[in-house]
Amino acid sequence: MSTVAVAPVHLEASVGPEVKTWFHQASNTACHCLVDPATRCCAVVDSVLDFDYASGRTHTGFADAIVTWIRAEGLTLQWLLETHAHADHLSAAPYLKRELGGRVAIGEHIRDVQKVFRGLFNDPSIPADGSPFDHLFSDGETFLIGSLEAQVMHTPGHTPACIVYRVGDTAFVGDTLFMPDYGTARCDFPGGDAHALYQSVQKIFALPPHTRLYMCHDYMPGGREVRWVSTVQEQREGNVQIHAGVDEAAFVAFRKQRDATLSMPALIVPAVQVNVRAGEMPPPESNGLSYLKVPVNAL
Ligand SMILES: N[C@@H](CCC(=O)N[C@@H](CS)C(=O)NCC(=O)O)C(=O)O
Ligand SMILES: [Fe+2]
Repeated sequence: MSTVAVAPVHLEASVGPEVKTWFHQASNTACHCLVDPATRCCAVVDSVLDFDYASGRTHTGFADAIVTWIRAEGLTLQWLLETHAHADHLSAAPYLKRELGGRVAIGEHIRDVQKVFRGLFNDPSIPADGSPFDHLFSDGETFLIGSLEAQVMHTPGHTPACIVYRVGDTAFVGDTLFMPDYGTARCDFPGGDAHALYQSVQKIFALPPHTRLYMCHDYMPGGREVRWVSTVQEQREGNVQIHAGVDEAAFVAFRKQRDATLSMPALIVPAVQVNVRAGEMPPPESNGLSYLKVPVNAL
């Protein structure tokens, strides 16, 4: 079964939000809570629901640590933000919403991702209109977390619906860049596109050099300690796959070659079915149970 690992957290202040991070070891996911110190409102980016595939059981150990902390701090949870429909873990957004309130949101191109998986799973219960997300963000859209203004950047490549959330001098980059010593996200999922990822990374590189970038994953190359914050300047100067000197053709060639060597994430089949439903399980069948499908020889 998947273990619940809650690493000690970093609380960092800046011109943007204060950020607290929990690292989910089973999926290498960094889940961030952005706090507006002025209003004590907050948003959680890319939460994780533990899932034991062998038994089909969900667990809320990781999510409960977030709930406990938000309650203890007396914060108001306004947003459950997703950078994309994750393929390697289930979102805990609906659980956090039930416990604490808030609205679940993702990029508007999730409709295209829903359509792809509705077809692949041959499942008309998968929506194609962006429901049941509470809000779909368009490129450039702004919204408030308390008194902090956040801005959305559409950054396709890893998936067609990927977005980055910018708040002050801070950006939550999802699966575009990883730490400079690891590189970039894979582009071989349905709708993935290495050319698009290259262009999306150029948009991130155009942000002010001191912008703090919060990753969604860290894979700890060489067994180093876990890290999830970098800057635009560090990425431009030192990202092993896409520093400022790498041209699009070279990046695309590299990415295609590497993606051909990667196996599918262990949880991709359950994760995409749940995450395109904003983290909700499929509707229960006549016996009251929800079921997930496995497409045979299709992925
Ligand atoms: N072994 C991991 C694979 C996770 C994975 O594929 N991660 C994606 C992000 S969702 C990625 O871009 N990985 C880049 C890479 O491994 O080079 C699992 O089973 O979950
Ligand atoms: Fe991803």
